[in-house]
Amino acid sequence: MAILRLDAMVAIGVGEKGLPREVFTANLIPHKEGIEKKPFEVKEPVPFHSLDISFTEFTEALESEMGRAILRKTKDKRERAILVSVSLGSKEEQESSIKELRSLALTSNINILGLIKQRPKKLNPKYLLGSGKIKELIITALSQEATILIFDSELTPTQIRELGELTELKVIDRTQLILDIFASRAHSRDGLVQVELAQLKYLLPKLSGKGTSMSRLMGGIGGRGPGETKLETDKRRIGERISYLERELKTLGKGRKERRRRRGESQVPIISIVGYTNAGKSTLLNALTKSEVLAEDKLFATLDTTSRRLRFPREKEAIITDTVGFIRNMPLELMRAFRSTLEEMEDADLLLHVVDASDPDLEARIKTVEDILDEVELLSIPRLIVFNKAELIEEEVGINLSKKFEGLTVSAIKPETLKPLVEVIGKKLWAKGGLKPLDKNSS
Ligand SMILES: Nc1nc2c(ncn2[C@@H]2O[C@H](COP(=O)(O)OP(=O)(O)OP(=O)(O)O)[C@@H](O)[C@H]2O)c(=O)[nH]1
Ligand SMILES: [Mg+2]
Repeated sequence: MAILRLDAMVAIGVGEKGLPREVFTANLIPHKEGIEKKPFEVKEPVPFHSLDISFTEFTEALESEMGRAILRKTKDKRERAILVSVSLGSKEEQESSIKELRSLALTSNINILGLIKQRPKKLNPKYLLGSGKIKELIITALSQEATILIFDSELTPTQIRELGELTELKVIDRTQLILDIFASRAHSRDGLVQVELAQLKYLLPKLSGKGTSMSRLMGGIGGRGPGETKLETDKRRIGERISYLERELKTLGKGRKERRRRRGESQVPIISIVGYTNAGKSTLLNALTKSEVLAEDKLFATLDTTSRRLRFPREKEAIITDTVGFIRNMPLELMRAFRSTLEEMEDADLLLHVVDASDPDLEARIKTVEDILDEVELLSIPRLIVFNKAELIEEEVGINLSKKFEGLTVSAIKPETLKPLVEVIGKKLWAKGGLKPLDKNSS
């Protein structure tokens, strides 16, 4: 019914002589927030002659309930999303990926209405989901008045179009969600250019030229895509915009190079903080240098690099840089766009790899970060793993982790726990006792 956009249906049975027999009715039930129940009801069949429903009253009551739901919708301007997870991987992988998708959606200020998940033996190439699940998805989305479907996997242009046409909803994938968060968080000229470039490069191959699906594709979340006015621009204009942004990025890169050269000449060692998003990198930088870089319980709070001086005993100092966090399945376009930011890490004498020690998924996340470092050819720089948020775990667990990964445990929110870390950093940067700066080519 929902697929046919019907609110109610009545079937009248016909007896032998063409006389009416039972009457069957079924109708959708308006969704009430927080109450989990079937989105429809099927009434007991009633013999035609004892049918006693006032259809006018019945429809009016239903209408007014649905009407209230519409009213609620206008009060809350956020996108109303159904998350969709289709996975061929293990159950654990799927669950942890869903958890992360939730955080991404919450970071993007999306109202999450529900989740549809499936673990098929084989993916349905057209809709990803099997036909039964697709129906469940449509009914849930309609009854809860969803405005957007967010898939926890990358969708092909055809899948986005087909799903959009079938459901009449905006359809985005995980990559677009991440790009969207970056778009809403970028502040510096550098960041803005890098993110717009990544968005356009991601969308360009997905443009099929179809009017409606194209605007659905380009709209982004709450219209935060690459801009409403650009909806009408064709591929050629997008191509032009991409070349413009690339030139712009090059110009911006020159200034950065100059800064780096001056920094290199000053012989002050450089430490780069890297790690999974939300691990506590900015909090650690703040605690170490007594500064106030924005740190919050959101994914990708930091997009722009920030450098601070870190003082050591005996007049020594280093520059410590906070950077953008990493995430599993980091969109390739984003990685490319942020290459210039990552390039800054190339100059580092030491990478502090911050890990959230309380994260049940920490080993997989360490690997994700190391894989990305490998991809951008930074694995040759000396690294030190720092297990943060140590006050949230048992001491023994922390000790074992430190042993296994030759790392250290700290609590960035408890500055008194940082002393051993500063000592180890000092030892790694300066040969024991001496003041000689680390030879950059020896590592
Ligand atoms: N319990 C606890 N929470 C911490 C600690 N360090 C950081 N946090 C919290 O973890 C959350 C993320 O911290 P951030 O410093 O913003 O993390 P980040 O790694 O910079 O994250 P992004 O910039 O978003 O990639 C914040 O809510 C911090 O308050 C810690 O030692 N213990
Ligand atoms: Mg940060």
